[in-house]
Amino acid sequence: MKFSKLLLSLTLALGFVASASAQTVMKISISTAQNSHQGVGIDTFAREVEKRTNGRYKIQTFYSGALGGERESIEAVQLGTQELTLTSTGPVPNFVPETKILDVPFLFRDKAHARAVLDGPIGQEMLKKFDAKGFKALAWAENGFRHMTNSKRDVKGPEDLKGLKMRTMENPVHIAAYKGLGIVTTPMAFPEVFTALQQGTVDGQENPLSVIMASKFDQVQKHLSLTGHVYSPCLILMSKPAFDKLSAADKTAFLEAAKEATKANRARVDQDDANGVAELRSKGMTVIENVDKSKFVAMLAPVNAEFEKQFGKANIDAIRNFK
Ligand code: EAX
Repeated sequence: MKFSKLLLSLTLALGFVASASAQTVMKISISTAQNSHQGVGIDTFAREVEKRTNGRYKIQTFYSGALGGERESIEAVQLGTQELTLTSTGPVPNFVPETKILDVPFLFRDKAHARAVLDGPIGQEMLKKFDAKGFKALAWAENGFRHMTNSKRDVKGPEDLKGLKMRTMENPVHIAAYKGLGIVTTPMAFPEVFTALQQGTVDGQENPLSVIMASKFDQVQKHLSLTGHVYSPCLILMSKPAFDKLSAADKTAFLEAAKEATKANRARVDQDDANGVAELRSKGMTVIENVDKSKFVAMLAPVNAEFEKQFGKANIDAIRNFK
C-alpha cells in the first residue's frame, strides 16, 4: 500500500516535471504598437492559446515591428524561423497572389460587408490558398478602411492629390490605384514610415484610424481626409509545419484562439473608428469628413477596368454584390 502510494506520487511528480518542460514557446509579431487593434488581437490570441492548451503552448508577443516589417515577418513564418504573425494583406500578394483582389479600391461598402465576405465562402476559400505556400492561415482579422493623411494640404477630392508624394504599402494593387489618382507613390515598409513623414521624405501616407492613432502619425501629419478608399484586411498566419505538428485538439485550440483574437481586434477597430476623428482633431489634425467618394471612383475607372481584366469582372462582382 505504502509502496504503491509512493509510486503514485513519484509518477505524478515526474509527470509534472515532464509536462512543465514540455511547454512549447512560439512567437507572434505585429508592426503596430501593443496599444492598438492588432495588439489587442495578438494579446487575446496568446491568452486564449495558453488557456485552451493548459499552458502547454506559450505565445510570446512582439510589437511595433520589433521582429521586422510585415513582409519580413511573413517571410520568417514561411521559413519557419518565426511561428506566427498578424499582418495586413499589404505584402501578402507577393506570397499568395489570390489575395490581391481584396485590395481593389472601393470594393466593400462598409466593414460589415467586408467581414461577411471574409467570413463567408469567398474569404474561407482564400485562406486555403495559403497551405501550398507554407502557411496555415488561421483567420482573417482587420486593419479597417484606409484614409489619407499628409503634411501639405486638405484633401477634399482627388484633384488635391496630384503630385503628393505618399508612402504606400508594398502592394501592386494599391500602387496602381494611387498612381491613377495622381499620387507619387513611394512603397516602403511600415517601420520606416514615421521617420519618413517626420523628415519629409514623403508628404503623406494612408492607413486606417486605428493605425494612425497607434502610430502617433498626428505628430507628423496635419491633414486627414476620410477617403475610405480601400478596406485593409489582416491575417493571422502560422507556419504550416508548426501547425501540422499540433495534435487535433491543439489545432482546434489555435483556430478558436484566432477567432477570439479576430473578435477582439474588430471590436477595437470599431471603437477606434468611433473615437478617431475627435481624438485626432484634439491632437491638432484637420479632418475632412465629407469626401466626395464618387469623384475618386470616377477617376479610378481606367485602373478599375485593368483590375477587372486581371481578376475577372465576375470575381469582383461576386464580392461587390455579396449579401
Ligand atoms: O498593418 O503597412 C501598413 O500601412 C499597414 O497598414 C500597417 O503596417 C498595419
